[in-house]
Amino acid sequence: MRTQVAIVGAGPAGLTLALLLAREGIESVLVESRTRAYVEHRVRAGLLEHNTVQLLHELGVGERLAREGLEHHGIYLRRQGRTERVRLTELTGRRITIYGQQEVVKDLIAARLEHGGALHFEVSNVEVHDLDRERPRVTYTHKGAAQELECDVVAGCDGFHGVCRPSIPDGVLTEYEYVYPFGWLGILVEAAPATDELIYAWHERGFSLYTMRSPQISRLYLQVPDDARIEDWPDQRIWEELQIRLASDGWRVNEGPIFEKGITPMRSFVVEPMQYGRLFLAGDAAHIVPPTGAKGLNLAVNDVRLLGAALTDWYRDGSSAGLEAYSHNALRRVWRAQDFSNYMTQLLHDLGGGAFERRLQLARIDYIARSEAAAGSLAENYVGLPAAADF
Ligand code: RFL
Ligand code: PHB
Repeated sequence: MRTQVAIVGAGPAGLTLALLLAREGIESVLVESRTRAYVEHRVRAGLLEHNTVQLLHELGVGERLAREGLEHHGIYLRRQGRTERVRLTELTGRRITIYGQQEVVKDLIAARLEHGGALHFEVSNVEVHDLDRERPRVTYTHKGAAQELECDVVAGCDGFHGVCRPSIPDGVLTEYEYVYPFGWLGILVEAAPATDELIYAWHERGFSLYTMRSPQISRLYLQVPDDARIEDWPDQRIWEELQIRLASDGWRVNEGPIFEKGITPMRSFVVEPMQYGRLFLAGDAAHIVPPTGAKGLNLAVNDVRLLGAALTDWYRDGSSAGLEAYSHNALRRVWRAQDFSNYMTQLLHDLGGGAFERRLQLARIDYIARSEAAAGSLAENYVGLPAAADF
């Protein structure tokens, strides 16, 4: 088999890239190790930046998003029972949208299949070869048969645990990593959110976040130690902790049946460059951010926006300038997002530094509450810098 672009991984990065390329008449084959049902139900991110929403609309996959997505114009920062609102839209002219990542993935898969594009689920033994040659290959097993896919370019969109990044020879990549000594316990709950906008809560006992998926479904997160085990967190304990950390006078978190529960470790990770020969990495395959800044999915979409445009130039006019600049350009936004995600994490979590550190965190939150410049900087990063702003 032969195609122009072989895409490994049907997460947000791979699926969006396939649609971007199809729009320009560029053929691709997508291979995904999981089942369709698995990727359509994997609970992860929920917050889409302005740029991401705009791109999904441009790709013709924004119809359900426009109907079911929840537009927000601010966020709350809470500490010691007091709440500040960061006026995102007033400060930046831009907004954010809450819409589950699995819903984005469902819409992207439907669009891909509707246009008749190749998308193979449940492939195994995926390997990439000849990345430093003009005809790289992807081999895999599908429905019991060995397959070989020859292509011009491989897009490594297979997430943090994928095969593409480890296939790059030793010595090519530089890795930057920081592992936080805590994780997030996340739940999905059948209960109306008791808040109109997201609440990021600082507390001596650790961070918590109140977010949502719909007018009937809440999503909540708790900072937990990195060795926390889900068995040690029965529902009752989760509710007690959330009520304490999110407390505010005359107000309570709405409780209800918990139908999803999981712990995610927190890390910051980047590889440079995001390319080796004819292999281009995009999304979590090249970088991970802690979720406090809500940037992971948005960065994945930004990477493929750049990669799609570079491949379009290459196929159309033979110009390789965009492909050569891809890693450099993508990394500029990656590092901006790394810094912002780290800033939000350090602002709000118990970092283990004791009373002095807590006073500094409270002073920083006060500064955001009182200074338009401080709030403006947070807001600009949170909603995402405009795609045209060279980030
Ligand atoms: P994905 O989504 O991991 O997709 C990679 C795909 O590749 C497949 N795969 C393979 N396929 C073929 N062969 C192989 N050898 C393969 N190995 C793997 C996988 O099955 C999968 O389908 O990466 P992608 O596309 O780069 O997308 C990245 C995002 O998923 C991720 O950054 C976000 O979920 C991060 N994130 C958040 N991002 C946001 O922008 N806003 C948020 O509010 C937000 N909240 C979160 C988050 C991540 C979380 N967790 C659980 C990690 C909240 C949480 C709790
Ligand atoms: C979510 O809705 O899942 C979400 C929102 C904001 C974050 C992280 C996760 O910072």
